[in-house]
This record gives sequence, structure tokens and C-alpha cells, in this order.
Amino acid sequence: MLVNQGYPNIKEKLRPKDAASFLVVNLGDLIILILTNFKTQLKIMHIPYFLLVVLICLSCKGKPDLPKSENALKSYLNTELTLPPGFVIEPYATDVENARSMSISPSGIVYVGNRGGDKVYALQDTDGDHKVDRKYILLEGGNMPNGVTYYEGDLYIAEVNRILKFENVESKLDNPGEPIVVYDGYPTESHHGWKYIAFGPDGKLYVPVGAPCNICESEDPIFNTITRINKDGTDVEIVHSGVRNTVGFTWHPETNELWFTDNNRDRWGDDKPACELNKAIKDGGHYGYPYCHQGDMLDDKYGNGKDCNDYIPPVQNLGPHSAPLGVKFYTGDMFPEKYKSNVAFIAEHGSWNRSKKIGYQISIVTLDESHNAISYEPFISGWLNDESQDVSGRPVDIAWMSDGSMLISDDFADMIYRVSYIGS
Ligand SMILES: [Ca+2]
Ligand SMILES: [Ca+2]
Repeated sequence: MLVNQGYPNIKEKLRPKDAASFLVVNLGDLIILILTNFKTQLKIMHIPYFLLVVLICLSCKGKPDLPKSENALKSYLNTELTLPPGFVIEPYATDVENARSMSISPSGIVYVGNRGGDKVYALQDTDGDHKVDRKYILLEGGNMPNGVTYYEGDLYIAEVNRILKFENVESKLDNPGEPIVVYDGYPTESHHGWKYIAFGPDGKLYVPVGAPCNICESEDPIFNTITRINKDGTDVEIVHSGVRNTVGFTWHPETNELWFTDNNRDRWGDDKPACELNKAIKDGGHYGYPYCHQGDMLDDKYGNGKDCNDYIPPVQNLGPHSAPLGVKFYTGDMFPEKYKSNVAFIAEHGSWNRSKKIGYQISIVTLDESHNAISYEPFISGWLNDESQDVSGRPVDIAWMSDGSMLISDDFADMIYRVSYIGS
């Protein structure tokens, strides 16, 4: 379904900042927490559904007050955000509600999933001016269709418990019909049930299954894992365990090793534990959850009698509660040499379980030749105003355009940004 032609305008729904707006930033996360973790308690407490509906409606508001015209928005972004010298950021697409995981096909079409919404979009720049001028809705009514990946002509979509597929998707963007169900056997638990998916160098689809709780031991070994599955939906296998909730992973372009972010547990204070960037040098690893966090911190309950040496530590600890999602190594030709191969770019969605917010940035972890981390620093920051704690955006995923520029999705500003290097 084609829903938009011409450069999309910023919606009128954007409203002035107010004192409550930064609280509302995280209400979406809180609603999901309430609906999933506490659903049993809610039933016991007989909390009326209309109250939940009110809360959900509130979570849709509080969007950042952004300039409406394209030029003013570009100027605003380059003033408010801090980038390294020579880089510029501009709106690539606006009005992409709840823009989450992305996948770019060889023809340059950008596929985007939803977590808070129920849609999957295809975004097209038909005239090559680096601005999306067509937006298609491929899927509506999806169950947290967060994960999207384009592979050999087909678009794969991950809902909570199902993998869907639109075959030969680019021949029917305007009228894709119903997707094929590739597999429907993943758990239906919605807590950490939204998924990032990608095909590995082995041609198999990698599908994480998050912990069905903040911190718990699960009887079903499928939880807290990264699985993989054949593209026809056969042979699901657990590849890694002890992974609480990864919503972004990639393969190193030289070694083909799997690198993944992990969101560690909440409600244990502001500064513990750290979130993680991990590296899997072989299959079958255990990455600590729920026993050991950040490589050296035993859990206060589940860590009893355990030893952190029994689990694979992160390559780099990231900000506690910073919510690292998308991670990618640079594979293009546009950025300066120092960003190629051994720099992991990470989209930090930003903290909700912290008295002072952190994250809300694109960070980079630079590696040495042995792939040990030697630095962790911001690449693009400024979506969080440290002083006022105001938030104007929440990065979710990173993808590379064929010209070497970077796309960043933002599910709070409902936008895709394009970052390019123009030199000094
Ligand atoms: Ca265009
Ligand atoms: Ca870990």
C-alpha cells in the first residue's frame, strides 16, 4: 500500500516541550514492562483496561518539538547534535512511526519494522536526492514486527513468535498481499519478545529469544538465547545462551565472527550492571545471564555458587542501562580510514531505569588488531540534553547505504537520519 508521495512533512502532532515530556519519553517502555512483567499482578489487582488504554495513549505523546521544514530540520539537527568534524546529519525520512530495525536491499529500498506499532514499511528514494519520497506499508496488524531483513529477493519479518516472508517483495511493494509464515514456533512471551533478525555468512537466519522477565532462570532453554534457523523454517537450533536481550548483531566483515549487544538487567541501581558488546568466536557460548553480568559481577540472587570465569565476558562494557541496540562495522568507502573494519558503531536507545539518563547516542568501540576494545566513546550525541534531561531522539538501528553513508532509525522522533562525510 502506497501511503505517501513527495517529501513527507513532520506531523502536526509534534508539540512544544513541557515539563512532563521527558517522563513520557520512557512511558512506552514502562507500559510494555507493566503489560508483560506484571500482567499476572494486574489481573489480581483488577486494574481496569480503560486505564491501560489511557496510559498507552499517553505514551504516544510527548514527541520532540522539531522544525517542520526540511532545511530548518537539517539545520536544527546539525546544531543540536554533536558529530565528528566533516560529518553532517540530515533527515532521510520523517513520519516513519516507531522506526525500529532496518534492512537495505541492493536496490536501495529501506525496510523498517515496528515495536510499539504493528507495521513494516518500505521506504524509497526514487530520484536519488537522499530523501525518501515513497513510503509503502507492507504489513499491518503485526505482533511487534521489530525485525526485518532482506535476503535474496525476499523480505523476512520477525514477530514475537513467528518468522514471516514476502517473497520477491520488490515486485509487489504496492500490493504485497499476505506474507508466508516461515515458522511460528518461537515463544509467545512478549516480554523481550521483540526480535532483531539477520542472515549470517552461513546463509542461516539468526533469531534471538530474550529473557521472559527482568531477571529469572527459565525452565525452557529457548529463552536467553540466540538461535538460528534455515530460511525455509526448518532446523531451529540454539547457537548461544546466557544472552538476556540482544536487539542488534552483526558479523565482523573480515573474520565473520558474530558480534552482538546485550541489554543487562534492570532494578539493581543506577550503575549496575553495565550493558555489553559481545563477540562470539565459536558456537555454543554462554554469555552469563542470569548468573554473571558484565563479565565480573555475580547476580545478587542467581549468582550464588556461580563463577564468572565460567562465562564469556563482553569485549566492552557499555553504559549501565544505556540500552545498546543496533551494532554494525563500517563496510563503505565514504567515511575516513579510521572508521573502517575495526570500529563497532552502536545505537544506544537510552536508559529508562536510571535516575539520570545516559545513552541516547551513537557510540563507537574501537578495536586493536586482536579485536580487543581500546576505546569506547560517542560518535553522535546530543539527543539527550544532560542538564535538562530532555530527549529529542532515540537511536535504534544502523544501516549502510551503498554510497557509504549511514542511516540511523529513531523510534521516538519517528525518523530515519542520514549521516554522510563531506570532509573539512
Ligand atoms: Ca527523493
Ligand atoms: Ca553477558
